[in-house]
Amino acid sequence: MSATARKQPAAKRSAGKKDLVLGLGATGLSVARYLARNDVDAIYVDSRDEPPGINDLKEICPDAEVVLGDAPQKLLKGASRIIVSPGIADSDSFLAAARKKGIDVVSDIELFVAEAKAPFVAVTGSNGKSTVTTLLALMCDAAGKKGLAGANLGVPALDLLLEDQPDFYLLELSSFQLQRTQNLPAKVAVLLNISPDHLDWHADEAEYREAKYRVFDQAEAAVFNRADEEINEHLPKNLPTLSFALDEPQDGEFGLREDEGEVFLARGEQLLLSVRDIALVGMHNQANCLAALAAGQLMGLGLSPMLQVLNEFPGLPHRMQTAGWSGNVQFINDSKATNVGAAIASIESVAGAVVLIAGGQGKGGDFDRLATSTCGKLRAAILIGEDAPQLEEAFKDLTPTERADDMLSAVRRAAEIADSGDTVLLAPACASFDQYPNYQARGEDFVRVVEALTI
Ligand code: UMA
Ligand code: ADP
Repeated sequence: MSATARKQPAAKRSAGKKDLVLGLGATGLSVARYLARNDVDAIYVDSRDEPPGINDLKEICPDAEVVLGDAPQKLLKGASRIIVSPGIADSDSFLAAARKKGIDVVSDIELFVAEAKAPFVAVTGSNGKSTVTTLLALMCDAAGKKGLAGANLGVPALDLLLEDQPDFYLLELSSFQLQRTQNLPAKVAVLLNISPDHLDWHADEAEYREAKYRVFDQAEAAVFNRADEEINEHLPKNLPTLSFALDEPQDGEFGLREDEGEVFLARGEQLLLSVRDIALVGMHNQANCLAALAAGQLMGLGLSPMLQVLNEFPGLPHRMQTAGWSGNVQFINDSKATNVGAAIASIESVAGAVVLIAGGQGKGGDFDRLATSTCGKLRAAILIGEDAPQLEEAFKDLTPTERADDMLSAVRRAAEIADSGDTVLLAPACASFDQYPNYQARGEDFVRVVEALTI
C-alpha cells in the first residue's frame, strides 16, 4: 500500500516520521495489531533485552524495526508520536526526553477511544475494579445486552475492537492509563475508592489521586463513593451522579439498610437484596455490588437481572477464595490484595482471628497503616518476599511476626500457629514480582501448598 493510501489513526502524522511504540508487553502487542490493521509503520522499543511480546511482534509485523535495551535519543528525531505502555513510568528517561521535545505521548486507551463506536463505561479505583467491571459485564449479559470487558483487566482495550460491536465496552482503567489519556468521554465513569498505591510509579499520592479523578472529566454521568470526602470535592459541577456507600442511602442513592435485624442492599428506602443472598464475600464486596447496581442503572439495565447476578457471581479467581480447610481452620487465597488498602479490607471481612501471610514488593505502601488497623485482629503475620523486613518493622510491638523463605514454609508455619476457628489468609499487601511472574502464580502456589497440606 502506498504511503498516501495509508490510514492516519487518531493523530496527524508528519511526513517521514513514524510512531514509536514503547513497551512490548500485552499493551504493545495490541498497539502493534491495531497499527498493522491500519497499515501504519512504527518502531517498537523496549528497555528489556527479551521483552515478552517479541516473538508475537515478529508474527504481527515481521518487517517492523525493533530497538531493545537502552534506546538512543536520536530515535526521537523521527518520532511523530509515542504510544506508551502503562508499566513505563513518567520518570523513564527516554519518555522524559520525548516530552521535553514536545512529542505527543498517548496511551492505548486514547487510541481506543478515537476508534470505538459503542458507548463505554470507565471503572477505576484503587481496589475492586476487576470485580465491578466483571459484574457489569455479567449484568449486561443477564439483561440481554452485549458488554465487552477489558483494558487493565484481561483483554487490552485495542483488542476489544477486533470483536463485533457491543452495546457497551466496559473498561477497567488503572491510574497509569488514566494519567496518559486526554479524551475519555465515558457514558458512565465509576470511581470506587482511593487508597495509596503505585507510589513507585507516581511522583506522589496527590498525583495518583489526580490520575483517578481524570475519569470524571468528560463523562456523561458518574458513580462515586460518597464516603470519600476528597472524591466528593473533585466531582465536576453539573455532572449527573449517583452515589454509593455502606451507610443508609438517601433518596436515589445506593447503600445498606437494616430491616428486622437483616441487612439489605438498598436504593433510597427500597430494599433490594439481603446481603446474605450475595455470593461474594465481605463488606468491601457489598460496596462493589452497590457501585455496580448504580452504574447498571445509569446504563439502563433492569434491576432484576442485575440482582440475579449478585446472587450468583462467586467472584474472580485469587480474590477471597477458599483454598481448603484443615480441621476448623479455613485457608483463603486473596493474592490479588496487592496493596495495603486491599489487604485491610480483606482482613476485616474475615470473621474471627487471622493468621496473615503477607509480603513481596511494597510499592511504597504504608505498612504502618496495615499494622495499626489490623492490630488485635491478627494472631500472627508470616512475612515473605523482598519487603518482609519493612513489614516486620511496622508490625513490631503490635502483632507477632515470623519470616518464611517461601510459600511452603509460610503456609506450614501459619497452619501450626492457627487455632481452631481461625483463618489463614494470603493477603500480601504487595506486588508479587520479586517471587512470581504475577499475582495469579502466587495464588496458585498458595492453593497448591494448602491442598498438599490439608489432604
Ligand atoms: N517494562 C520494562 N521496559 C519496557 C516496558 C515495560 O521494563 O520497555 C516493564 C514495566 O516496568 C512493567 C512490565 O514491564 O513492570 C509490564 O509493563 P507493560 O506496560 O508492558 O505491561 P503490559 O503487559 O502491557 O500490561 C499492561 C498492564 N500492566 C501494567 O500496567 C503494569 C496490565 O495490567 C493490563 O492487563 C495490560 O496492560 C492490558 O491493558 C496488569 C497490572 O498489574 C494486570 N496493572 C496494574 C494493577 O492492576 O495494579 C496497574
Ligand atoms: P482491582 O482490579 O482494583 O485490583 P479486584 O476486584 O481485583 O480489584 O480486587 C482486588 C482485591 O482488592 C481483592 O482481592 C480485595 O482484597 C480488595 N478489594 C476488592 N474490592 C474492594 C473494595 N471495594 N474496597 C477495598 N478493597 C477491595
